[in-house]
Amino acid sequence: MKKLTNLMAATALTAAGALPAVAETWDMPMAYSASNFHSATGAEFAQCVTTGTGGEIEIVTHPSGSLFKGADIKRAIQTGQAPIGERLLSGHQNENALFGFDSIPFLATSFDDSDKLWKAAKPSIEKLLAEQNLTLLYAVPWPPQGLYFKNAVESVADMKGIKFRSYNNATSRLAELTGMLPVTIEAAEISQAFATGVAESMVSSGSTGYDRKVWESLGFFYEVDAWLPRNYVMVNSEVWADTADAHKNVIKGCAELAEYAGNWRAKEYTGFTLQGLRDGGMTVGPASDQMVGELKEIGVTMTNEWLEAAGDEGKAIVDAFKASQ
Ligand code: PCA
Repeated sequence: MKKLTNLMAATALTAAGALPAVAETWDMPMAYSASNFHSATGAEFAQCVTTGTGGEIEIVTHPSGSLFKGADIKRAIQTGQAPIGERLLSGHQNENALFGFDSIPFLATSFDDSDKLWKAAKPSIEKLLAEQNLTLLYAVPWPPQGLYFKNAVESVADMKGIKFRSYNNATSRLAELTGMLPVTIEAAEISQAFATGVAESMVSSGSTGYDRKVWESLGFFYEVDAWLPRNYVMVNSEVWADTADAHKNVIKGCAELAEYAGNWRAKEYTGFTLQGLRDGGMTVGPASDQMVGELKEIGVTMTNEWLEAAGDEGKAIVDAFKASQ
């Protein structure tokens, strides 16, 4: 409808003999809270595009899953219900194992390695997205993933039967392999889930625990550094094809800036949010040697399962990453 209105406005003005630019609004759904660093980066990106195109393309962000919930964002953009948006890349692992390259336990556990792994995987991911009518603009990692619990946990045996909030296939599988009970819940809804006891643990970054104030319900964060999953910003490929080259250049420039700023923020936010969890009253520290050893064994199982599911292309990503380390 908006497109049609713009088109009619453009036609009317063209008929009148002038060729002024027609302003467009691009609504940008995002799944995480406005205070989250990905959302802050997205808001800056939106402002950069709006300013850079002289207001001809105005991007308006909608954080906290307020326009579309995380799980619905990709479909909304593929089908043109929204032109642009952000989503957790590994959230698509249920469609194709390749999307889960960044959630393999203990494969890439630092920002440097996560960057190398992303470079190895990016061509495959861009191709997969392109097949789905989506153009990748930028991607930013989350801080390293650790384990949250209500009470102290010393070993995998202590996890048995605990209700575990998952956010993708890999996190559900981790729960199964540790004897926990996975329940998939969007980050925007976890405070409630923990407060009501629907979930009592999760794997996530200090950043998400801090944003959702999980110290109100949980007591412990173990810095396991299991992996660094990534959020990405995509645009509908038809919208992209219809975008003027000058505007595409602005958007690409803003995307590069956003990727840089987002990476920087992710690193800064790691220590800041872990301190925030402590200030909230949580115990934050490394996991016991026993727990790390047991989790690494589970990591081997999950790596093998992923390699099997992701086939030759998956193996090529892991090989390329290892060669770049
Ligand atoms: N936060 C997101 C994904 C990874 C992270 O650190 C979440 O918990 O949903």
